[in-house]
Amino acid sequence: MARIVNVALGQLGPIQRSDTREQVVKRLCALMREAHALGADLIVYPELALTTFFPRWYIEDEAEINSYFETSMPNAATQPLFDLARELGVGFYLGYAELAQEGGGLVRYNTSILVDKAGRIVDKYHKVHVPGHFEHEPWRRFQHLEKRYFKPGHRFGVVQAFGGVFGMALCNDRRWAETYRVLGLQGVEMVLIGYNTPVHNAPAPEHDDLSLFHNRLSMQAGAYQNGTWVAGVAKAGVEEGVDSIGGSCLIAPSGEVVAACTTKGDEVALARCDLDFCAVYKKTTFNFDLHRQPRAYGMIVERKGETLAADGSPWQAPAH
Ligand code: CDV
Repeated sequence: MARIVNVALGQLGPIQRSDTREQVVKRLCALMREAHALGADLIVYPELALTTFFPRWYIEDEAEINSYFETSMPNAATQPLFDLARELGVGFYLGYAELAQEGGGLVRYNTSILVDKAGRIVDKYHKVHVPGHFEHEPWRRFQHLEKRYFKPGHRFGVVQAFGGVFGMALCNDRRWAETYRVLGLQGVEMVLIGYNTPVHNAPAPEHDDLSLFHNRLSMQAGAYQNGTWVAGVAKAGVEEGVDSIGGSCLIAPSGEVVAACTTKGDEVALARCDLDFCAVYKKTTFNFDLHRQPRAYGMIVERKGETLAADGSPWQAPAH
């Protein structure tokens, strides 16, 4: 029997600073109801989907920073979403800022969870590629202080859910080949990715016009090269004066986009995803067992950055 999962993209428009979690959860519930009416098994929401994208501000007051974080999940504000998931039998992926108790202290993570159709959390992920900067940089039009506010996670894992092998990532992770390959090596069949991507990239403004192209380029390559479905979902539009891309889309293991949002507001798009379609790629062009050559890839884990010889020439492998 085919393994079909109807996956809905639950794109959000902007969340302003004054919007409460209760207001946002109402919007998430409305998207879930719409997805359910379209036959969804699962709805994918964006990164940091409960509040405005607060890393755009340099905040010194610890209590104010913590006000953007969740100390438990579900909690009073998000419980209605979990209840609705159980009532409708629709699972969800949700990104949020997490204040976790760890080793007797508190740690801040950029987190996502996967919730099954019974409303149970079946997996949790901490964003690995945390972008941006640590200190206030007044030359920027707006800050991107994720490195200041979030500790990076340290693993990409998969979970058996919805009849297949599911993995999670968050925003900047989608630009890195390593994200998909590490999930691919664990047999991933569906990668869920929420994101907040400002159109303006302060360190490289010449990329601004390419932001939607890079969004698709990364996720389509990741899907094809690992024979997996990829669902990427934006928090889009103008939030506190900062414009973020939309471009939420669902990509097949062929690399083709099979569903996409067309607005920059709250919107649902859905596709019927056959998880068995992954095997068409995993057993042929990207049959890892047959074709990968890990002995040639050691540098990927041995090195963090590019290394040139002292004279600037490319590094030469020592003769064996
Ligand atoms: N939230 C993000 O991770 N945003 C980054 C920005 C900083 C470029 C992204 O990769 O989309």
